[in-house]
Amino acid sequence: MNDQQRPDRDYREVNFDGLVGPTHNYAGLALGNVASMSHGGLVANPREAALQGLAKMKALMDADYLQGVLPPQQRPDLGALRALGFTGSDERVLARAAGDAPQILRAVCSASSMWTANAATVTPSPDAPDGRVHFTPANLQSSFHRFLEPATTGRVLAAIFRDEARFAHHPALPATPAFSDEGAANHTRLAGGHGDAGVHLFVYGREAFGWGSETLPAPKRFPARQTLEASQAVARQHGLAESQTVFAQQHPEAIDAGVFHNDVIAVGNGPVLLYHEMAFLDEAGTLEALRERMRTPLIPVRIPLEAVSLEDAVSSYLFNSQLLSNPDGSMTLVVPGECQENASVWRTVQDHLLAGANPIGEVVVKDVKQSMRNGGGPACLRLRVVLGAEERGALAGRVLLDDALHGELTAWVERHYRDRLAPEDLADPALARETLVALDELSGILEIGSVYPFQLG
Ligand code: SUG
Repeated sequence: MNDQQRPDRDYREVNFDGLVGPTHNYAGLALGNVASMSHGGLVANPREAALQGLAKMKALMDADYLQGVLPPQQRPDLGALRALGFTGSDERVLARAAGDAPQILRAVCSASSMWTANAATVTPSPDAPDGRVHFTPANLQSSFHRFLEPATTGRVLAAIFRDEARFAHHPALPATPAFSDEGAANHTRLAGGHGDAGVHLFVYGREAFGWGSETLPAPKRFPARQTLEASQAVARQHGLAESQTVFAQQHPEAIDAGVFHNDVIAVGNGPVLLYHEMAFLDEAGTLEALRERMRTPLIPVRIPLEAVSLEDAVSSYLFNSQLLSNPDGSMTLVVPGECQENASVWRTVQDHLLAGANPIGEVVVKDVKQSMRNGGGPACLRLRVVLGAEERGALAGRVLLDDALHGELTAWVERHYRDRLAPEDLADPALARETLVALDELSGILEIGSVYPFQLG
């Protein structure tokens, strides 16, 4: 479709943040995610976590960015426990899981759907051959607790992006290691403006069918979650041509240092790619491939290793920031509070980012510590969906944040969430009951219909 056929030029990015669920806890479930591995067993505060997320959403809404919200999932996932052979009443299923397999119980209680950067990969309509917005829920097969997400994620996305004339939904890829897919966390769209033709940078950690070749570099310590084959399949589903895509291998040393997704070491927006020197195995080749395909000059903002070590990149989550476009052409970087607490990172923000020759004119600090302790920064908490005005008008449900919705969600959290959740509390049948009551009420607030297993019968 060309620009004349498409009258709608008012494309804007809507950030759909995941609302933190009532069972938010620290279970140490994610191998290769240093924060999750080191905080397992801590007492979590689900109420504070959800309110921190809502405060970030509100601050961005107040600054005139478009903000959406995606609901949490049904946890504990008693259906998953039953599938694993735990039988009897809900109480008995929980008690047996707590006794026999506490780590499985923790997994089925994880509120990990809050990290909506892993919910799906999205291709905006200006790039798709059929002029629709395309969605593929990520299969998240690399960990059991996250593999539980895509079924509900698919229903939620289909409920909100319901209009088939404008939105296309693809099935999650086969949930097997060859097609291991972690969604938008490994996908960056680069374009002049949001409504211009974009180039899609897919970053993968390993090649599934490349074994046998001695030369393929691979991480040694931690798993590579995304495969090249998965990224290629998503691009194929969305109808992206070779001229619109770049597939780049993530640096294995970065994965071994705790960079389990590309969005822990790079972030792009418009023509800007902010990245760490160690983000890509072939840095020069990746930039060259982007430049060849982009219709507007790429603006690389490179942070060298001597300015920020991999360890500091991982502990501060500098790159897990939201890079947002402003009407005057400048950009705002939303960083987690941990960046301010790290002297070399904070100096880099001042010297390389704010003082550098790039469009980043402002840095905003947000406290999302509850999520950060599980390895989820500001960028993990949101799914970016570029939409034209008509597409925004076609959204179903009440998912675009305004003051009224923010107020209702805040009151809902305050009514239903605990302020203390230790691993041993997860077996409490009252927690499961509280969660169902809360989620039923939430689907009413968001007007998204029945999306949860307990509502589907
Ligand atoms: O998949 N942590 C998530 C964090 C995801 C961050 N997302 C992005 N980088 N886009 C993960 O590793 C930890 C859960 C626990 O240990 O309780 C967890 O699943």
